[in-house]
Amino acid sequence: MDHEADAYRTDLMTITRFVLNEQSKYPESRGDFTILLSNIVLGCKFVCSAVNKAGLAKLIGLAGETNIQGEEQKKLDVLSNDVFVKALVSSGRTSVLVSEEDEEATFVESSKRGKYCVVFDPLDGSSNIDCGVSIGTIFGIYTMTHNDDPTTEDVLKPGNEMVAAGYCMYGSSCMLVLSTGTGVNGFTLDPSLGEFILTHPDIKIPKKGNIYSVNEGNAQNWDGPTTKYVEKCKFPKDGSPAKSLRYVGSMVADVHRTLLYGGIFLYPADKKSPNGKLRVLYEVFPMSFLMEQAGGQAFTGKKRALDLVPEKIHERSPIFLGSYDDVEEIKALYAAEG
Ligand code: FDP
Repeated sequence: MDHEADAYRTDLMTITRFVLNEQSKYPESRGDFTILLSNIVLGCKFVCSAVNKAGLAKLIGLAGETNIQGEEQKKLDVLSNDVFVKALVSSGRTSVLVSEEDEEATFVESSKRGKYCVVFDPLDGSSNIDCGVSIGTIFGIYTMTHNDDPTTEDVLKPGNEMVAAGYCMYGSSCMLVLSTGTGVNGFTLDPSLGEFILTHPDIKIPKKGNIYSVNEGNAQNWDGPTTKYVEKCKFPKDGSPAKSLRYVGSMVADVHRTLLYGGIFLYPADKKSPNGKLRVLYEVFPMSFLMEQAGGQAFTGKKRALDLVPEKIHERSPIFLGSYDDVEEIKALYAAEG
């Protein structure tokens, strides 16, 4: 019997145990982050379960329609948002919440306030919900730096001030990828245990990849460097093989694949959307944070993505992120343009 392998299989590193281990490295820590994270994990488990049932619920007329009591059923993205907001507020560890679903930030009432601010997209990739393709939740976490009443200024900060970021992908398995600023770790939900188990320790993105990921339907409106870069992916002149194209159209799925297999994900600016499409606070920043922590890069076309300072909570930015060398190439094309 292979006792070592057996021991490995029976020593389950749950996400809570993992974060508690991390916390024990900081004697001053009072467990606030662990409590916050366990509420994020709860939200992810809820959304995972709802997403798994979505097709069935639609079949029996439960989603987005009127139920038997004549009540309007909530759409999956609205439902997911409600669950996250309530879990985060009740954690007692947050002061400001910014959600993709809510136009205004939520300021937590003083009796329930805590030291964290959470920016999140509860259900990203909404166009993929109805056809059962992978979608996800993205989140980033800041700390409050004062004890006064919270304002949006507490989250209008560069991404490099985030203390943690992650996403949960609802795909063929449910996977939560997290960074607290010391590398990236991936946890897979074991549905029979209801626990996220560490399955992908210390994820590092390959230095260079052979996949590019972009919505090529926008090509006629791209700027010069993006056009040149994609042309180079398809028709390399240096003897290297052409890259493969993969595009799910859910940021979480496209970034997850990029993180594990390497390559580049692009959502550039174009003539119709000069600031690109993706939102700085809860799409660009968390994914850029994870990429850098995994050894990759994230660039806006002008600067390091994490150095952006957003002025509005729903601001957008172009983004190029992925393997170090691939992002270097796009940076060089923008630099050459001057
Ligand atoms: P969606 O519109 O389906 O919600 O920002 C949202 C997002 O999806 C990302 O998840 C995804 O990467 C991108 O938009 C896809 O945009 P395009 O349809 O323009 O390619």
